[in-house]
Amino acid sequence: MLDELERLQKEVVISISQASTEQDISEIRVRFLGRKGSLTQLLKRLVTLPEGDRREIGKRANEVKEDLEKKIEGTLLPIRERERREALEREKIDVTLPGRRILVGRRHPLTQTLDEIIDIFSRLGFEVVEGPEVELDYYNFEALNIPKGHPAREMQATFFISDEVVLRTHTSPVQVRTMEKKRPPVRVICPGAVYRCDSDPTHSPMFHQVEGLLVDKGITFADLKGVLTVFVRQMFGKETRLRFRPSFFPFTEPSAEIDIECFICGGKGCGVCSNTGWLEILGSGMVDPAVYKFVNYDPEEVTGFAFGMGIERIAMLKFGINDIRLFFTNDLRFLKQF
Ligand code: 2NM
Repeated sequence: MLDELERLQKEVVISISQASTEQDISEIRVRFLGRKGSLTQLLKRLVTLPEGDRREIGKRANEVKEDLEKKIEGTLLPIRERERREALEREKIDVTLPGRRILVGRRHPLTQTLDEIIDIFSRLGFEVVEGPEVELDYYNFEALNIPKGHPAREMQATFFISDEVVLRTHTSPVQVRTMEKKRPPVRVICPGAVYRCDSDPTHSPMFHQVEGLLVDKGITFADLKGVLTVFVRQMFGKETRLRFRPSFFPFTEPSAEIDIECFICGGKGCGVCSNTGWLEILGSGMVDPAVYKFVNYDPEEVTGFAFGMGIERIAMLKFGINDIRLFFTNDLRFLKQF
């Protein structure tokens, strides 16, 4: 048994000299000193020895055990120290490195334009209302005084979902739905996506409109001119010259389109204004009594005006953008400029 003890001690010395991690040391501890470890097993066998041998071998065994524990502790310390140094080295942070630039996002130019339009009309007492983009033929056409076979239907290049369901070609149906639900006074603007089968540098099959509607007792064309003049001057500058030019829409009578003086050439005529000196920015008119019949308003009792504009067109003029498709391709080189 003494021989066995000596062998054990040598074995321990060799194992410890080969250990390089805390894990190795922990395995050595289990192998020799654990419940089933070789030294533990040997100590258990002491009781089977005669009294005299037991004392001598017991003493020796305890020395080996204490020596073993000391060696393990002695090896563990430098290993722990080395592992700590390595971890510090691995995880070190150079606080003098320049910081990473944080990319700050911004609102899309169309959103900026729409928000500005909404701000102006909010201050004038208009409320924002939204409605479905997939719309019944009835709300998109019939109730706006555009019956089947009316030439305005062909002009609108409609996307049909079925015989009676379309992608809305304007946001006017939201205003019809609003009038169905609410009695006058009504003062709403309706922003949103609209769809027309049309695509070139100034037309996109999906684009955005804001339409407005004001209905009350005693509303006249003078109110239309006043409200839209305030809007144009807040949107394009307080000195902006504008004109109301007679026009036609099936749902308004009389109707007028609003032009602003071309700010590229100052009204002299250029490529942007097709040599007219004017830029068309709004359609408008007094709501046709025929529309009121569909929503059970009494045209003898109330009158009102409505208007509509393309948000892309306004943004293109405001920012000097020459291709509508730039709004929808999400090219950061474009978007970063606004
Ligand atoms: C425009 C121009 C003129 C318009 C009319 C209506 C409604 F529902 F009240 F009849 N909503 N929008 C209207 C009138 C829209 O856009 C160029």
